[in-house]
Amino acid sequence: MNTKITELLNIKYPIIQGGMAWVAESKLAAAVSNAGGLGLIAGGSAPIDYLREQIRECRKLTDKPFGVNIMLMSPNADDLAKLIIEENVPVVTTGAGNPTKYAEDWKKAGVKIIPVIPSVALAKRMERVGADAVIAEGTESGGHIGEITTMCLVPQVVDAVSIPVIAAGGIADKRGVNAAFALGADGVQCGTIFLASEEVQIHENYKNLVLKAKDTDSIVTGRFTGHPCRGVKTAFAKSLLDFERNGGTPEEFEEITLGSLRKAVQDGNLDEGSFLCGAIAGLIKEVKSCKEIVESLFV
Ligand code: TUI
Repeated sequence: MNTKITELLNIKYPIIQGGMAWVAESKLAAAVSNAGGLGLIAGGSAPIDYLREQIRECRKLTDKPFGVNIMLMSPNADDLAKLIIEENVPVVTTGAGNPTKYAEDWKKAGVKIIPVIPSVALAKRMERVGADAVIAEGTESGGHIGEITTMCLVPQVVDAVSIPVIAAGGIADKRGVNAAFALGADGVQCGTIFLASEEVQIHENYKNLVLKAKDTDSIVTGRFTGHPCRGVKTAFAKSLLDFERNGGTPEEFEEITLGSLRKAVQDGNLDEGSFLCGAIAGLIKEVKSCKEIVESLFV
């Protein structure tokens, strides 16, 4: 299946794996790349030496292209931006901010730049600074989200820019992929579906929450902090909403949730972990290999 994205990234199928902090490490990234998509290693807030190892490990596991995702609110962002150049990573995706200050160096080094954007305005700005494509991420996505739905955001971004557009948020089967293409996208980014893969390195509790989730089981917490996050509606997530309603401050909220992604992914801690997932989790009912997942979307 050839699109502007398969050509740009030199991959078989036009799918990028989401840059899920703590989840997207070398084994998952390599499995997605070996399946014909673009696997990603997420920088999250991890130490640079660990990320260098992850990039080198991924190269041992696949000879296909892969990328790195930078979470721009993370203190490691400047160092990771340099590491991507040092390690000759072919593709960078960015999230949770504006990557303009890194664009010139990445372009000079030949790194393909694909920012996640939650609005038309940011998509246009990214095109101006030389982005190779944008990921239009709707509010159905897991983790840190914007306000606009995938259905509304994607066609408006497609009309506003000339670079390829990758649709994200709410896509987990062939119908979602077809819908994204009908809206004018040239590719898709999927995250939640890979939480139910054989290769993903997450605690069993996390996988089970995704597999058992029904349509109404994702909620958004932290709107009042300015960094809303979508995840599984656990008792802990509901307590965060109560905290907000009962007058807790954003500072206290940040304190309660500090480290909660790691607690979910590594410890499966149902009392203190944030099990981020997209609103499409309810559609995902079985664990498959990354190859089966990618092929189920396109073949
Ligand atoms: O970044 C994500 N998803 C994430 S990051 C994350 S870790 C985190 N921890 C605590 C609080 C917040 C995040 C978990 N999930 N997705 C990509 C994404 N980017 N979604 C929304 C945006 C975005 C928002 C504003 C991108 C750019 C932007 O620009 C603002 C500006 O500076 O113009």
